[in-house]
This record gives sequence, C-alpha cells and structure tokens, in this order.
Amino acid sequence: MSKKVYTCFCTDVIHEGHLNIIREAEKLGDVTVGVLTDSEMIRYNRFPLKTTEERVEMCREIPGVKSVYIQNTIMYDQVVKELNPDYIVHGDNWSDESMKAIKRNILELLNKYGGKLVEIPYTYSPEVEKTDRQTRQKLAMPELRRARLKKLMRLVPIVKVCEVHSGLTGLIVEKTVVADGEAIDQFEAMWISSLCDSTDKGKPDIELVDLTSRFRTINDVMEVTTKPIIFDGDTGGLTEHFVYTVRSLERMGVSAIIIEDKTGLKKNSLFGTEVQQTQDSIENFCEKISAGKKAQLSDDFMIIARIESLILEQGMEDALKRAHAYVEAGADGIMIHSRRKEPDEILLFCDSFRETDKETPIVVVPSSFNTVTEKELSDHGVNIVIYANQLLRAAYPAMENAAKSILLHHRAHEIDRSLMSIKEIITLIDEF
Ligand code: SPV
Ligand code: MG
Repeated sequence: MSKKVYTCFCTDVIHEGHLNIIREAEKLGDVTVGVLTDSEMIRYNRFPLKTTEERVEMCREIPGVKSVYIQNTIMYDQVVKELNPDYIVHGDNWSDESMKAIKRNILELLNKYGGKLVEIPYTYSPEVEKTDRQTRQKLAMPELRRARLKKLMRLVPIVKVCEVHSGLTGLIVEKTVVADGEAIDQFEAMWISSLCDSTDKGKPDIELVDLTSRFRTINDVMEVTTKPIIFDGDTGGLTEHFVYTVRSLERMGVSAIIIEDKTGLKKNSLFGTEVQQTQDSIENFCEKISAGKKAQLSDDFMIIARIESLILEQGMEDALKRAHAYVEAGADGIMIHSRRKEPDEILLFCDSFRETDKETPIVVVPSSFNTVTEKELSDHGVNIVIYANQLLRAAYPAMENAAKSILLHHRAHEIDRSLMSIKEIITLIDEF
C-alpha cells in the first residue's frame, strides 16, 4: 500500500518551489496538499489574495496531487489525527519563531507514531522572489488595501489594530508575528492616531497638525506596508471640508476614518472633563456623517462615528441615543470611548447597543480599561480593537533613557548593552 504524504501550502500562487516540493513528495507516496483557511493565513502569514475555495482549486490542479485537505489551524494536531500521514514534507525555512513553533509541533505529533518529517531545501530563486514581491505589491494597491478591512471583519472574531506613526512603526506592525504555544498571531490593521502623529511631531493633539502633514504620515506608512489603515480624523473639521477628506483618504486606499462628535477646540479624550471640551449636537454630527457618505465613491470605505458621551460624562442613555442616530445617518460603524480603568461601562454599552443592532461594527480603544481581553470584547459584540498609543509610549522612555545615559557618562558605552546592535540597525531595512 502506498504511503501517505502530506504537505501544507499557504500561498496564492504556485511557483517552482511548490512544484519541487510536490515532485519530492510524490517519490514517497500519495500526496495530499493542505490548504490553510483564510482566517489562519491572516494570523500566520498575510492576507490571502485568493479565497480558500480558489486555493483549493489551484492545488487540485497541480500534477502529482492526489487530494486536497483544508487545514483549519496552522498547527498540525487535527490534520495528523485525521490523516495519519507517514510523511509530512515541508520546506526547510524554519528561521523565525513561528516557523520553529510549527516544526516543534510537527515533530511532536509524528514522533508519537513514528511518522517522519522530510525537509526540502527552500527554493531561493529570482522567480520565487519576484512572485513573492508581486504578491506583496498587490496587497499594497489602494483598491485592494482599502477593501480589506471589511473582509477582515468577516474572517476574524475581532480585528486587532495597532497604532503607527511612521514608516518604521508601520514596519513593526506589518511584520511582527508571535508564536505562543499553539497559536501564531499578528496585527491585522493599523491606526493613524492623532495623538501619536501629533506627539511624534512635537505638537499637542488639538487638530493642529494639518491634513497635508497627516496624509504625509499615511503615505510614509503605506509605502512600506500592506495592512489596511484606519485614520483618526479627529472631529472631521467643517462638513464642507470633511467631504474632501473622505475623497482623499478613499483615493489613497485608507479603509476607514473615525470622526468624533466634538466641536470647537478638540482636546484628547483621555483628559475627559479635566479640560473644556464640547460635544457636537446630534443633528450637526449626523449631517457631517451623511455628507461624508454621499461624497465617497466606493462601497468599501467606512465612516465610523465616535461617541464621546461617556468621556464627557453625559451618560449611557445619551451614548446609545447618539449611536443609533449616527447609524441612521449612515455611519458604517460606531466607536465608543471611555477613560475609566474598568471596562464595565464599555461592555454595558456594547450589550445594550447589540440588543437592537446586531450588525453595525463596534470599535473600542482600551487604553485606560486595558485589563479587558480581546475575547471578552468580542463576546460583547466588539468587532475592532485599537491599541492606540502603546508603541509611542514604549519608544519615548527608551529614547529618553539613552539620552540621559550619554549625558551622565559622557560617552555611549554604558547604554550600548540596552540598544540593538549596529549590525542590526544597518540591516533592519531590506533593500529592493
Ligand atoms: C488617538 O489615538 O489619537 C485617539 C484615541 O483618538 S485617544 O487618544 O484615546 O483619544
Ligand atoms: Mg485622536
């Protein structure tokens, strides 16, 4: 009887590297190719350009493939249990942490019954590299990037978004992947925070940094990343201006703008009632939302309305009334904000809102109520969680510490052990 051989592909394009794996696998027995599901591709690798079904079809057509299996998780427990393969064939590119975790998982499972892992030298060729580069470039195209936020909401239980304010922070959010036991994970989207964008420019978060400059930040991020972007649009400004902002962002490939229902001189919400802040009237804000929706040209751009009632201590009733009014006016999502330490009022809002509205996406920013988990938020109906300022808050103390150490010691030797090496910094950014 032929031996059972299994190999898993998470790709949109079959290139010579994959064909080589199949050729080698065929020598061992009957080949089943695994196709990783869309949601798992997103966590482990990147957003797929083809659906799971299309990728199944693509693999079925590869000469030498006997059958195709849909692999639901990047770890191999289920597939090994169901197929009991004699061999698992895999490229030998186990360099990063996530790949190492997968290798450990495969070996552990196969060792239990004497199955074998067969490693095939990874194909590094100009053609393979070109295919990879082209796939990434496609993901960065404005039309594709813009549409991806809505798709993500259908594919993952909660979309995890992290703040970025430069090309470098964009790269961190684009590339950081963690392996934690059974799970591999990464952020799915990016938030261009007004607080961090302003702070990085040494300016207060009061709508002082003009849109030309904010768009420049978006462009810096977009040039080096592929993940979808949510733009913090502050109050959205005058309705007459807001419509142009919507058009510009949409054209650039931004997926969503969040505007908050405040008027006059905007201050950061986390000040709450410590500073003078004025909430806009429901009527005015609804007009702004409707005008924005009329201005947009595509179906996939989203205008998300942010409610400041809890921040400004106007009560839950007011928050809910506004939420429903904003949805009625055309908002594609609701962001509810709070500066309490506990998540209770946010969760209560979500539960109450979901009693009558099961569909409209809810966005939250747990900066103060940071003990709440993604699972809890998702269980209460939240669709998008934004980690709005953590990268910048991590960077500032580290940089200040380096500056102090140099000044105190009159040399850079003492701080060096806390820094990334010179080799690392000069090779951090790949050349084309
Ligand atoms: C931002 O990141 O700029 C936000 C979220 O608007 S908050 O700072 O909490 O207001
Ligand atoms: Mg802001």
